[in-house]
Amino acid sequence: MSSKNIRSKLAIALLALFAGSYLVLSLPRCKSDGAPPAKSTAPQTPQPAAPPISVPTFNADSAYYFVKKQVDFGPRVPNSEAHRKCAAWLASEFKRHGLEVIEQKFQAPHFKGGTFDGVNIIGQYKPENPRRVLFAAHWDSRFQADQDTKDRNKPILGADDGGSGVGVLLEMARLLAEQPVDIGVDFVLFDLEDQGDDSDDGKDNSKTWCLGAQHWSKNLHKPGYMPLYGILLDMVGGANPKFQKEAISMQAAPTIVEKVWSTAAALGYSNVFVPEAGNAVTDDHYFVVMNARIPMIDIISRPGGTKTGFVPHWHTHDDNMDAIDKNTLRIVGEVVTTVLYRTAGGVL
Ligand code: 1BN
Ligand code: ZN
Repeated sequence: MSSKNIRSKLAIALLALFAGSYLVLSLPRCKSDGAPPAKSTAPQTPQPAAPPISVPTFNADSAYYFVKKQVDFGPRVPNSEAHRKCAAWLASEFKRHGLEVIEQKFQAPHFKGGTFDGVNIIGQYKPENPRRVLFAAHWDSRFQADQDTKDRNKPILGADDGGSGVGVLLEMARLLAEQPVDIGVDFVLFDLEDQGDDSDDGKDNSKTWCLGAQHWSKNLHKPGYMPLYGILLDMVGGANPKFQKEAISMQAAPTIVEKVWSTAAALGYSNVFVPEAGNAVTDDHYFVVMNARIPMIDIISRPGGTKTGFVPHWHTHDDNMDAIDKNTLRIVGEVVTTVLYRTAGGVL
């Protein structure tokens, strides 16, 4: 069995033991998760139809531009100039859209030795609103191209692996400024997700990954922070995407998975958000679920046909702007924006 499979199996087993029942039980806080309302014997007066929820149009050109801006800094590898400059730009983008920003700085060890300076960037929309949802992605890029055949020791641009999720979230932040909603939103851009140990040595190396999510989930930016749900985006910009119902998400937050996949189906995207079970990925959401007990899911493309199980450009130098398909950004952006606005409107 490969170490990735061991990691996945371990993640699922631990989750089932530790968090599963707690989270499933905690979900009825969401509107449609509770028991059906008790039947009334009073005569029914016809109610006026609720106005349809107006969802702003997700602009894929804008999201693409936000991905390119990140890639143009060069590889966003910790302790580099590109990493520092990109962090400053991301914070300034959130501020430009009127969000309140927290730059959560931390230090974490690299598995090869040495220490990284990390920063999780948190953009808060309506920070005073207690009813909140969480959207996240990682903004660092991998320090080496382990899956490439050449220049394997050089860092990658991470247009899709990192950049695409952030691009979608920045466009959502822009839309919130344009069309306000009555809900609080936290955009959390995790650092140091992609600096982990990929060796197939039979050991559980999962804690060498997702260092920013590990830090944030143990040091929440607000004490007692508990959104209705969390949605993580990872590798949401490649061509021919396939989003399956990832196993940790299904274990921790099946109702949220259902909301997202049924929204995608209603929008006509069942061919992309396929209604089938997918393998576990020990991604940022795993640590958020385990440490902070927030019901969080992962939207991650796994189109099949590769040895790694991930997209063909995964952890290679081909993960550049040529790997980004605007139509994929548009589909994912439309789905998650619809989920957000329908949650705010109380119909999801
Ligand atoms: C996702 C994108 N991940 C890394 N880049 C998470 C991951 C960690 C996937 C370990 C496989 C193994
Ligand atoms: Zn990666």
